[in-house]
Amino acid sequence: RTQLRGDQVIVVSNREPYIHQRGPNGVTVSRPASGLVTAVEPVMRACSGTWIAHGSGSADQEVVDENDRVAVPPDTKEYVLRRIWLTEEEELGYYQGFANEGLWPLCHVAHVRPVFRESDWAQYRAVNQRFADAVVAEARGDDPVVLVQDYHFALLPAMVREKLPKATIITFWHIPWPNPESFGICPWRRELLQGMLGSTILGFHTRFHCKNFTETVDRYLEARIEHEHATISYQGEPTLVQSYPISIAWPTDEERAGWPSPADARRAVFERLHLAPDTMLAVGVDRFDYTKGILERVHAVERLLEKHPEWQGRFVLVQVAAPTRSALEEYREFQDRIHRVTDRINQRFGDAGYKPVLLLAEHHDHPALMELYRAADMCVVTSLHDGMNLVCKEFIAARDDDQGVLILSRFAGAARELPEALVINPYHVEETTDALHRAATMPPQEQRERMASLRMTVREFNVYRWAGRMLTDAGQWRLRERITRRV
Ligand code: GDG
Repeated sequence: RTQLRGDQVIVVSNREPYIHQRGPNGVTVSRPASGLVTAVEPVMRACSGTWIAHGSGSADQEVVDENDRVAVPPDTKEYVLRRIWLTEEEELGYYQGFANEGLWPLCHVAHVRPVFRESDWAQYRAVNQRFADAVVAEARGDDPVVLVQDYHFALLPAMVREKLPKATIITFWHIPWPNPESFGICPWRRELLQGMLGSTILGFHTRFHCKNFTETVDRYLEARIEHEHATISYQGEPTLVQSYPISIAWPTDEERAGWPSPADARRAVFERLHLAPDTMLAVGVDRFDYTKGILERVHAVERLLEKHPEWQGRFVLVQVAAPTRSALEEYREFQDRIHRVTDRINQRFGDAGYKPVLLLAEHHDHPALMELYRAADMCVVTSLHDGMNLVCKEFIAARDDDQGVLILSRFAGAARELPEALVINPYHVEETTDALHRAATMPPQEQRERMASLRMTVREFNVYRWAGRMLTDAGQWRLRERITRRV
């Protein structure tokens, strides 16, 4: 961060870090549950820059000035939030359409066919241009540092580069990047790649995603690839392609002081969910998304109860499934299907007082999630494909008692950093079932060894490290540019 002192930092993301809502008691402000906001906000506070995002709250319009700006956080006002207003048509085409029905399934390769509509693509381009124009309008000099977040803005880096050739543009892609064949079905593959290569630095969670991206460029564009420097030069402009594994903020002592003890958390959860005292408790926390492997997870629970009948009446999976993208039919159908399968399993193995799967399909507040993490015997992450996955890291951070077992999909980016988890292939129900049984019977000493080691990793490689590494690389890049330009 010190390397960027004095430089102007502009962040671009779809989601805003603060949402103003009108309620019965006037305007209230909230922070969305988002890993991205947690990761990027400390940088903004330190650099007092500008954050450009889509205004989505019911009172967002009321609190901004004539330039659509508001100072945030509300109490300390350390940086500026500039809101962009999208029409319904823009939101449908750019966000729901091209981003969530096109790029999301395209990059996750999760057996949901991407939809590519010409009209969505037109809106995606137009909205990227609107955000790019806002970046240019906010820039005070000719070389700001611009942090671009996620798959909503693949075209924006080149659009900004065109107007501000000296800008340092750092783009972070929060979802996986598939292999060239998979990506190649997108009709606008060249335009997307060209857009992204407007970046100075392009970050992915894992080296594997970087490799896939580089191979995709190699396949579809005329570019010079220098593997030893991890750079791609397109039309003479170099882009550094690097992995920056995202993480969470490690809890402070103050935060931890506010947590319930594991025993209290367990008592509260068992009482609230009417669980029998000897229940073996597994938890899952996800947005209710088809990439998260929730169906495979409940099938593994069913198989566990078949294969090890001693768990019948005693094993419970509590699955938090936070509502997401339910305007899309693909999501509604998927969510209905999970409800149906869960009901069937609960009928098969449950009775009046016992249900093996508790599907809680509603948003939970942060303390409620923390209580669940601390109460659980195991946390189950079975994503079919996931850029990183922050839930597993939150579970680890919550377990300062060094107890609890993490079951983790090998297809989550996090699996590469956390081999002490029970790493599974979620497509293999039998393997997942065996991991559930192994977790449920793991001696406390083995749990302690694994958890202590996991905690060292997450504590060390926290989100400040993620942001710091990108900014240090950017700072070094700018320094070099300045020195070489002087020569
Ligand atoms: C994308 C990538 C990558 C979930 N339900 C509730 C709730 N959550 C919170 C979790 C966690 C976050 O949402 C989910 O983060 P993930 O990383 O697991 O997944 P995505 O949302 O798909 O995120 C992913 C991430 O970007 C960061 O780069 O890791 O691979 O797909 O923090 O706790 N939070 C609250 N209530 C809920 O009901 N408050």
